[in-house]
Amino acid sequence: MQRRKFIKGATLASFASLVGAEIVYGLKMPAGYVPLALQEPDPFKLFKKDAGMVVLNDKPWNMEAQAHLLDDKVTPSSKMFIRNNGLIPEDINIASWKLTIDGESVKNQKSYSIDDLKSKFKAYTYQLTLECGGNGRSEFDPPAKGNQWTVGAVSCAKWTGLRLRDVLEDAGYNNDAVYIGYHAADLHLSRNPEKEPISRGAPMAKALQDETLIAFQMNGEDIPLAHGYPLRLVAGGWPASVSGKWLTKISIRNKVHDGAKMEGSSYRVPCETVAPGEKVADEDMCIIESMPVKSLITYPKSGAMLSEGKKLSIRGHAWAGELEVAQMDYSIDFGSTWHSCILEKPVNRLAWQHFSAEVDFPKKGYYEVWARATDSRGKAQPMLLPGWNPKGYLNNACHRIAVKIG
Ligand SMILES: Nc1nc2c(c(=O)[nH]1)N[C@H]1C(S)=C(S)[C@@H](COP(=O)(O)O)O[C@H]1N2
Ligand SMILES: [Mo]
Repeated sequence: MQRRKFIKGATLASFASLVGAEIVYGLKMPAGYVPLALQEPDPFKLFKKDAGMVVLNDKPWNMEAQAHLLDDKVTPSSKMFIRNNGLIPEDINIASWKLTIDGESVKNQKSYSIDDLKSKFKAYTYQLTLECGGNGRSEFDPPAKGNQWTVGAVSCAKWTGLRLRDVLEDAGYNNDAVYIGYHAADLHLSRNPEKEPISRGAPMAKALQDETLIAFQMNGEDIPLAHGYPLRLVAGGWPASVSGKWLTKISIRNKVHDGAKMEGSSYRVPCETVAPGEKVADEDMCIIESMPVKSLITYPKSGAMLSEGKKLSIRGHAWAGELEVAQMDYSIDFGSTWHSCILEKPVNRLAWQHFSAEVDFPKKGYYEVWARATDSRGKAQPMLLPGWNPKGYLNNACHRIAVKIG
C-alpha cells in the first residue's frame, strides 16, 4: 500500500496538490491526520469481501482469496478475487448502456441495449472457472513483476447470460473472421479516455462455444460492480483476462485482436521452454489459451492439527482449462507415493470438479498433504514449479498444506 506510506510523510503542500485545492485551515490539522478526501475507502466494505481476503494493490484494486476461503462449490462474490487493470467505471446507467458488435469482419454493425439483449436472445446458466493467468506468480524465481498472487486468483461462480455466438450470428460475420476482441468501460490509470486498460479476446472457435457468455448475472443476481456490472464476457477455462468486465463492444476481427495487453509479454509465454531469467524475443512468445490442469485443497486450512489415530478428511476443487480432470491424487510423503481421491464430474463443461479423501497418518509429527490433478490427456500438475516465463504466468504446481499430528 504505497499511497498510505507516502501520505505518512506528506507535507501540507503535497496534501493540497493531491486534493486539488488549498486546504484553508490546513495548519490546524492534528499531526498525522489524513484529510477525508485522501482517506482510502475500505475495500472490504466497498466490495463486500470476506475479511480473510488479501489486498495486493489498491490502485488498481487487486484482491485475492486464500485456499480455505474457496471451499464453497459455487464461489460467492464475497470470496471472489478482484483483478483490475484500470479504474472501475463510475456512474453506470443501465438504461443507456449499449453493446456494439463491429469489426472488419462484421456483416451488419449493430448496437443492443441491455433490454434488447435480454428480450432477443435466450439466456443460459453455467458454472465457469475463471483463473487469472498470473495466479501463483509469487513463487517464481527470478521474481516476475505484477501482482504477487499466491493461490487465490481463481473462482467458479454461476454465470447467466446470452451466448456470444447467438449475438455474433445476429450481427453476422464474414468468412475471414478469425478473432473477437472486447472493449470495456473501465478507465486507464492515467485517466486518459483514449487509452484502454485492457482489451483482449479469443479466436472465433472459443467465441462460438456454447459456454462463452455475455453475462448479466452472477450467482442469480446482478453482477457485482467489481466483477463487471452490467455486462461481462465470460470465457471459462481460459486466462480470466479474456473475460472482459464492463463490456461495451465486441469487435469481430479479420486478424488476431491487437488491443491493449495482447502483445509483448502480456498474457503470453515463451512458445518453447526457456531458462529462468532468459530474455525472450516478442516473436517467440505465444498467447495463453486453455489454462493448465490445477487443484486446490480448500479444507482443512494449512496448519491444521489433528490427534493421533484420527483420519483427516480433505477436500477441494480441480480444473483443467478446456479439458476435464480425469484423476486426483494426494501424497503425504512429499510426492514419493500417491493415493487416489474421490473425484466428481463437473456440473457442466468448464466448471471445476470437487474431490475428497480420508487421509491416514502413520504416527505423530509434521506432514504435508500435496494434491495433484491429472487431465483427460494424462498431463499431471508439476509437484513444484513449472517452466519459468518472464511474466510469471501458469504456475500450476501442486497445492500443499501443512498438518501436525499430536
Ligand atoms: N474491462 C476489464 N475486464 C477485465 C479486467 C480489467 O481490468 N478490465 N481484468 C481481467 C483479468 S486480468 C482478470 S484475471 C479477470 C478478473 O476477474 P474478476 O475481477 O471478476 O475476478 O478480469 C478480466 N477482465
Ligand atoms: Mo488476470
